[in-house]
Amino acid sequence: MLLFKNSGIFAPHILTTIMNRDSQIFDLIKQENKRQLDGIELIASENFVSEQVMEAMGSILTNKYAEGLPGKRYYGGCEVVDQIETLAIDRLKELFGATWANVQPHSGAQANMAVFSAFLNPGDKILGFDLSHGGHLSHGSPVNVSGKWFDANFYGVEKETGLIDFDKVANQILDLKPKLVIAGASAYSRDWDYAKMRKACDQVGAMLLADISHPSGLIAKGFLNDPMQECHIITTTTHKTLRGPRGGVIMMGNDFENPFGLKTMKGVTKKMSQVLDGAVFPGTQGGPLEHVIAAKAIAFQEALSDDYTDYMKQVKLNASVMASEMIKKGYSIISGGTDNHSMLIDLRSKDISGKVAEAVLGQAHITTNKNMVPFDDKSPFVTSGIRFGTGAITSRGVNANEIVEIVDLIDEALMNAGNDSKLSAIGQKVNSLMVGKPLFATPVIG
Ligand code: DSN
Repeated sequence: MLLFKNSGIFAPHILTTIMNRDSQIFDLIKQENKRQLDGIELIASENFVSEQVMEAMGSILTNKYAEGLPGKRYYGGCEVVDQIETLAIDRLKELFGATWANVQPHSGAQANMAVFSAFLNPGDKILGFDLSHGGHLSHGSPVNVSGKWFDANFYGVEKETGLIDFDKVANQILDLKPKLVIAGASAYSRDWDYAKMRKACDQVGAMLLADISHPSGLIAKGFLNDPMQECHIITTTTHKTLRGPRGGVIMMGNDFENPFGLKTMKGVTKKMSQVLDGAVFPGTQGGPLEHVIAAKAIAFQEALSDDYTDYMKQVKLNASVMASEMIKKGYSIISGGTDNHSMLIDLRSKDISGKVAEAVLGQAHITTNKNMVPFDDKSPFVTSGIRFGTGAITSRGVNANEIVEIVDLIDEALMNAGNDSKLSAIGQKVNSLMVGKPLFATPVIG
């Protein structure tokens, strides 16, 4: 039986029981299903998983405790989940050309936390991309444990270009001599010079971590610079461009012994991978989510396929068309365009805040998020910007011609803030555009 495909109905094997036994939750899932199906999803960190990824997450694997690693568990009965987790690790290593991976982190923030707890002591200096320029909370923000426990310092973009000047970042690394440097962002639409950052890190004995959560799918398929050899450690979420279940992973291109002079309390030399494995469990997490790990394994296999390469190509094309169409309509894009799936739009030239833009687009069933722009004069709750990404809509089969239509709808909505009847009419146009597009556009595993 076809599940959601082309129909928008529920996957019966998962939801009929909920329908019969918990109508309150069922009704709410149904409402959310309609919201996702009817609308245009432009949140850059979201995507639509395949039916097989969804099924794995709803499977009986959730019943199993499996603290430890495959072959080295603290519970009996792990012989099957050991094979699942091993497959996930092997597929991930193949996808990114990694030599070591841990697939247990529950999220990207947990993956980063494990790296910090493996190699840093409270008070150590770290250097990350400024949250207000497009960075991530877990890279040293004062409201996050990474900013509370460590001496967090930041690099940003240039005011004139909206670009990171990697020569300046290298000089900052040399001056600051941090213990850990983080390359990665939530809202930066250009590529990263990992090699330049690594050279500076090597000069001061710093560790370089790439958090590739947003562009990981594009990196896996060779559409962006590859951090695997340049960075000591790579973390990513699995649910953004990678189109897997919500979760995180940690990878390395090269494992080595006695990293950065780090020894255990008894003075025993360890490999970097051992330290990282221990930092995930028991360091910062308990039992792994084997149902999610199975879903990760399925998503990694999908990402190894040629269909996924085509999907990534289309994501990138759709993003570049969206950026140039927005520019044609007089919007300002930070850095003037995009190399990846995302873009950050500075709305100050249109005299509308990010908060209002998010709400107005929401009325027209276009989902986005307000976002600070570099050197923003508004608070994080208001903001001057809005962020778009094309990962999710491309999964639903939106092509470049439709992107042109979508930008027309976005502009029409933003120019009609406060006009409820007009916004409702635009919402209907959005619904008509999306109605034939299934939530599960993923081809079968290739
Ligand atoms: N910061 C979120 C985002 O990029 O949407 C993810 O953690």
